[in-house]
Amino acid sequence: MKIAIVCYPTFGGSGVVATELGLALSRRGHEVHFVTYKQPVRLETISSHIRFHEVNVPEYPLFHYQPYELALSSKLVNVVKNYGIELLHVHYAIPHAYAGYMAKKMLEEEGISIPMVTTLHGTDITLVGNHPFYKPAVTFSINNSDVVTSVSKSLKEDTLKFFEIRRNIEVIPNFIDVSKFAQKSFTDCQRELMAHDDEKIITHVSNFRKVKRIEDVVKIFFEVQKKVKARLMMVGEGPERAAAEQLVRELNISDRVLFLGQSNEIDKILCFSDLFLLPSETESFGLAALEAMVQSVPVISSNTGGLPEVNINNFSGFLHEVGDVEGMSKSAISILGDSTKLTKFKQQAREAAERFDINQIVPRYEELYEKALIKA
Ligand code: GMT
Repeated sequence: MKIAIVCYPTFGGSGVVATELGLALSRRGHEVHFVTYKQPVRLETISSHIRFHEVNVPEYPLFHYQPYELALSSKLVNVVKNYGIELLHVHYAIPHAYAGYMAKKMLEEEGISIPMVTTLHGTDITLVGNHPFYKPAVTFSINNSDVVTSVSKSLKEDTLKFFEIRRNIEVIPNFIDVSKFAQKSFTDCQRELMAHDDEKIITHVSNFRKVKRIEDVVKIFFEVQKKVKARLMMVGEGPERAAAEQLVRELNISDRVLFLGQSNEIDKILCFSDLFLLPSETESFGLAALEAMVQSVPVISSNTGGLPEVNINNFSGFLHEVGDVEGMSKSAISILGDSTKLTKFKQQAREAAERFDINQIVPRYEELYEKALIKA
């Protein structure tokens, strides 16, 4: 099949999932064309089965806002025509589903019919999409997609609650390539560079936006390090970083907290981590938690959105209400302070992650594609 994938090329989860899906599809013999404004961060290889088409939006002084959707839909029309693309898969409704729909309509004028699959990822529904500024366009784009998927049951429920949806939404959870993470054996898992032998390593990875509640991460760590010798690795970049750094200074724990910035080497950091913290306000799935779990890192997270579908309470980690710093700290101490329990939770985290193996999830997308092509 020849598939065009539209996504955000940045470090965000939706872009990561879209890229990993495209790579997996190409390994399964499909020809995948990424259409984005920049090469996706995890797209390291371009081959005959993987192509990248950059969407350019030339600056024109008349425009206060440059018309990205127009450039994207025009690019899609050209890519579909030039490469014989059979199906569009857009990740994140805003503005990709909208631009994809316009491309479909333009192609119809030329006698080309192409199905569009839209995958909803989270903030396109929960935080941004249901704002009155965008809601009519998002509702329209979802209702006019040929197939709609959501990354968790919780996101499906939210979509049906916030929007007037007239079509079926298929839940296809995010996934991870379990085989890539054989038990911690690779040589570059250099724990000794980060912490002493008697220190536990706690990690948080995100885009440091408000929704991630990274001040809670710091507060939880502050409580934990009173009882267990530990270090905190803060991986990522975003608007809340400065406030978190200030809190670390005020709490006088700067020598135990490392702000590592954005990294392409999350795997290496998770490899030597003992615990992962994700106390988000909301999370449609929590891909970061799954990436930790597959590397046998238990997760302390909030009990919100799709997180309970990923992190199993008292098995792969613990779930607490949003903002319950005390509860999260106690659970963290209970795991880190007992080596037998820690070993057990590490094994269980890995076991829970195996439910989302790429080999079980990607064929579900292929099935949907086949059905959409038959209908088109
Ligand atoms: O919030 C982020 O981390 C980025 C955001 C995105 O759109 O890239 O992530 C969303 O999609 C991910 C992949 O499906 C999910 O794992 C995240 O839970 C979701 N974020 C939120 O719902 C806040």
